[in-house]
Amino acid sequence: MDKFGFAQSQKFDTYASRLLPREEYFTSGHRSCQGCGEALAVRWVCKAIGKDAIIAHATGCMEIVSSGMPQTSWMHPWIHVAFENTAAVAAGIETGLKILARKGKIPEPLPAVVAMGGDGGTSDIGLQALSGALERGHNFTYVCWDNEAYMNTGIQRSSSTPYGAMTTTSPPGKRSIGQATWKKNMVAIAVAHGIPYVATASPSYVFDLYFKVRKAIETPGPAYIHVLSVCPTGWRSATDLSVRLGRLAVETGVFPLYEVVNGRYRLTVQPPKLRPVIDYLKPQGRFRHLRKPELDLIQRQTLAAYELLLAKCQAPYPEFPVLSHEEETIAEGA
Ligand SMILES: Cc1ncc(C[n+]2csc(CCOP(=O)(O)OP(=O)(O)O)c2C)c(N)n1
Ligand code: SF4
Ligand SMILES: [Mg+2]
Repeated sequence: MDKFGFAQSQKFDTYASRLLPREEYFTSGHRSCQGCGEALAVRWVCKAIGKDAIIAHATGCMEIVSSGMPQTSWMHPWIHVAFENTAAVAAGIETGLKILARKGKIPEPLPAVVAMGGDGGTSDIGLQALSGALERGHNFTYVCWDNEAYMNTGIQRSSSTPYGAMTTTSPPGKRSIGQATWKKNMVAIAVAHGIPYVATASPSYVFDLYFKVRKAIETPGPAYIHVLSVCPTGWRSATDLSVRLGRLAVETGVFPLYEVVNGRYRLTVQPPKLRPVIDYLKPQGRFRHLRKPELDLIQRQTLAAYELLLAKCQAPYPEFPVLSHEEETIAEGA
């Protein structure tokens, strides 16, 4: 056992790279920090997206480190857009492609349209455009890289920063425990739009992530994937712990892996028994200042949220049919 209670054999029980497509669509040479979980997530997600895709990417670490003129790590057609309009740009691309195909100017099948952004760009600044694009039913996939703060500009808190975490704008001190609010539930917000596919994912569970991205791309209509992306720089964690921290987030119930298909919840990775949350918090310097009362509170809150999720997974949700406007009018008149 090591100091975090891991047996040697548990450390990396899946070696995936040889089992996934060899093609690289997010290539080496970018400037992310050592041990960046977000860059790893981008690499796996792009492999899953496959060759035929157009990507709109918000400002943020993954854009900054990968696209300094005249170089790029992106092998897909890729457009850098502002925080506010990432999903709107993706919606425009999708609509444009459909019209070109209708006019016979481009062949079908059409390339997949994918929008990507950090947690700041998604849960705060780009939320309005994202909500609009999900509600209008565009055929696209939105991927959120959630490293739980505005990392690129120096670790400022976002609405996705977890309770108690230290950031430069939520510093702990005599009158502050760090981040004073609970993490915004972006997955629940996406689900509330009634879209056909929503999922959480982690680059520490490569196959789970891979197949979720494939499903999202192949599902007609909007899909949303929320990827927990370990950031050693902002989380004050060791650079060689990123994959393991991603696993600990799942094993402690802090970041459960699940999908919501047409409103029906399903856990995709179920740890046999949850580990104590402290196993996940301890290796991260951003939680170092927390004392027993806050740690107990986080533990209780994590278990409560996990129980709620399990209840949703067990609920006998019917596959609710989506009616066309014509059918709705008939139903109203009946
Ligand atoms: C409208 C606007 N506000 C602020 C900035 C400065 N800015 C660039 S990257 C960044 C942080 C992005 O955070 P997040 O979306 O979480 O992505 P991360 O860098 O953490 O991957 C900020 C605030 C900007 N480019 N545009
Ligand atoms: S600050 Fe964090 S997310 Fe950004 S490149 Fe560095 S490790 Fe990756
Ligand atoms: Mg971020």
